[in-house]
Amino acid sequence: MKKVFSGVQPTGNIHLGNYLGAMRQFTELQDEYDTMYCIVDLHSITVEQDPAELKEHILDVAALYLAIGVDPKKATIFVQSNVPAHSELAWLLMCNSYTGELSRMTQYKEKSKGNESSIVGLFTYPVLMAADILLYDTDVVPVGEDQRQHLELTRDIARRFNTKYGETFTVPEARTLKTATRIMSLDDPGKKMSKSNESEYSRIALLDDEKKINKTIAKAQTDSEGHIRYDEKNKPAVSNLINIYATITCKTKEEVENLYKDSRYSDFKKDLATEIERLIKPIRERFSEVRGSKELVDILKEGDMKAKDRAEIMMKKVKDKIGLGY
Ligand code: AQP
Repeated sequence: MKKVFSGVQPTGNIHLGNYLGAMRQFTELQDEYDTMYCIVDLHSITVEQDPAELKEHILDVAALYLAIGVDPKKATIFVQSNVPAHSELAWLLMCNSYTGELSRMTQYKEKSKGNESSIVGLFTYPVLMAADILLYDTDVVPVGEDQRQHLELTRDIARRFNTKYGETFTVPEARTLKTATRIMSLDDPGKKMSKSNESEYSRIALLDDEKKINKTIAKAQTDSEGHIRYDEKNKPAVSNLINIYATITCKTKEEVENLYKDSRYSDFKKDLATEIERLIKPIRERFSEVRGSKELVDILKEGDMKAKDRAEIMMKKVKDKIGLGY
């Protein structure tokens, strides 16, 4: 069976962008692949986190994995920091990565803003991500478009290591979907929808209730033209809403344009809010069933053990190749 690895950071407010861009692939893949879904808590501390909140958010992401339909009988769900090999391999890969390639990463440039006091972890984040993926002989990585550059770097690091030390790592492929690969912020279509955006009306969180969904969609930015048509360049806000609607209802953008060609923005928005609620309601309900359960902790414990065992095999191989230990 081919192997899949992916992860989500427990940085709070998992949103429609995370789900449509990446997480909805998790359930699609679990029947045909050997799937590992990680809660990447080590990545989340590249920005300031409240320790008590972080612990809660780790369990939130785990519960959301179950709520969207990840089946622990098929997939391994685990927490990154409980498998020390992630950090260990990251160091070994850092010794095979270049500062030049890391400084070209767009996410680093955006988040550090050239500030000399930005933390080193923000700079080395993509190498930790490479370690996460390479540790499990991963063939396929389901991600949103924003992670493609990091995936390319992972492939470069894997090939470089294989050339230097002999065949060790599988070179993984990114898997992005055809639609919703980059959902934009609802109050500023120039930015991607993000957990860390301070404005709660910039996103729909997967745990938002119906009232919040209606309000956020009603407030979502549009434009003054008044026509519902897809034109990313000239109508980015409306195009983003069409993209979300089309993805959720499995329609093409043209079908959505046709359906709403004589409608007002307000009518389209009402229907969009209804479709989002239809998608999110069962996720919200399943989440509240599993979030406080013992089952959730047991699933994580079992996942951590499985991941640890697999990671140790790869670590032994990598250390032998490099000549570490005795
Ligand atoms: N706006 C988006 N559209 C499509 N896919 C997206 N992803 C993130 N934002 C969008 C995908 O979601 C997966 C998990 O993301 P992450 O937790 O690793 O963090 P991120 O990419 O940094 O996402 P956020 O929401 O913007 O988090 P913060 O604000 O904490 O940095 C990834 O596969 C990502 O591609």
